[in-house]
Amino acid sequence: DAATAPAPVAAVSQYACQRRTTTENNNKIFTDAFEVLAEFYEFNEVEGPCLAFRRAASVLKSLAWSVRRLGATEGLPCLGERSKSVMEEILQSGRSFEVEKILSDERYQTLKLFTSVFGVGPKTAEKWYRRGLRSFSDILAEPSIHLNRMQQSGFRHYGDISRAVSRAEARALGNIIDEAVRAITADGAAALTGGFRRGKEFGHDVDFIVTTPEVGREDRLLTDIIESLKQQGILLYCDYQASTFDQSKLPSHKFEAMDHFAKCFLILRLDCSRVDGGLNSVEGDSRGWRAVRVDLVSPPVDRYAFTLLGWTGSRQFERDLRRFARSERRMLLDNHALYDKTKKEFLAATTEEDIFAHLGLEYIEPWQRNA
Ligand code: DCP
Ligand code: MG
Repeated sequence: DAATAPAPVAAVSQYACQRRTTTENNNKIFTDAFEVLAEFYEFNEVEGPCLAFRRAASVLKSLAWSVRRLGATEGLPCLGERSKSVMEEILQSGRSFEVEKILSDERYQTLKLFTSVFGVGPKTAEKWYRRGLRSFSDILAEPSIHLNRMQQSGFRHYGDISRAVSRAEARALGNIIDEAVRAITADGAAALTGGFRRGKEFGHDVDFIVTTPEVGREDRLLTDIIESLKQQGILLYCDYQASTFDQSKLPSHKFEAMDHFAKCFLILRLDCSRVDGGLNSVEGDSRGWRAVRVDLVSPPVDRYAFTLLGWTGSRQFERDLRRFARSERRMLLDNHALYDKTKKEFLAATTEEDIFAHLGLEYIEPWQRNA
């Protein structure tokens, strides 16, 4: 009987770019478990289950309600048998045996510890693990291990950069980058991107896009900013990568491939006096400063919208945007461009809204992209 039938609930899309996901997670007990499982498979280079658990976590994050019984998940995409059995166990006993086993596993714990160092990826962590190393002191005491410059800085500033960056600290860094840009060129600009643009309260680093309206001047802008930070005495580490961008190339199929714009991975010294309410650190406040990870990317201005969309994240949101473009629209999207394979042409965009429109997607605000 139509009059008493419940209102139909809008179907949840299998694509994160068709869901609105704020920072409020109503299903953290499940998504935390899925993320441990995903990372376990990532460490073991087993892609299928890793992606499956990431997708399952992402779907649950988008829900405005908490799952209280398994029956309520009926009709939700991306929740397979394994995800459901983990959820069932958590619903019944508050914990998952499988997740607890991973968390107490020596290999998982060690790889987790080693990859928490700036400059140490899963490959290096694995290599050190296989050599029998289990702690930072093991690594630092091993004469045959050569740490590269990035890893040396990672260990030197470990205490500071493993501590979360607050929104107030991100704002202070925004002022520093903004001042540096404006001192170089009056028409330059710095825009906050990454997790803070999505409204997160804390981040592991602070990401900015810097631009100049003059196409071709962006590489120079970035090196000038680096010089300014050095002059100010706040540049603790800098890995600069010049642009290898080629505008005739089609967008990449591979998600994990870094974009080709000029960029730099920095560690900056942030003085307490620049931050409203002080630093997010205990020792930092008495020392008067802390070290913070900052990433800057500098695309040509006609690629600004693609870079902004690509660097705003979340990673899962980006993965699904690209997958949606490819599978549903026969288009290729990356941080540089959008290409229509049917029309065999690039689609230009000056704003993120343009890109969503080209893809035939409803616009999703940055704070709704916490997939
Ligand atoms: N990104 C990318 N390609 C990479 C790395 C990142 O396109 N190889 C994009 C997607 C990320 C964004 O850049 O969402 C910022 O990367 P971060 O690792 O800084 O992630 P977040 O800012 O989202 O989170 P965090 O709080 O950990 O910094
Ligand atoms: Mg970030």
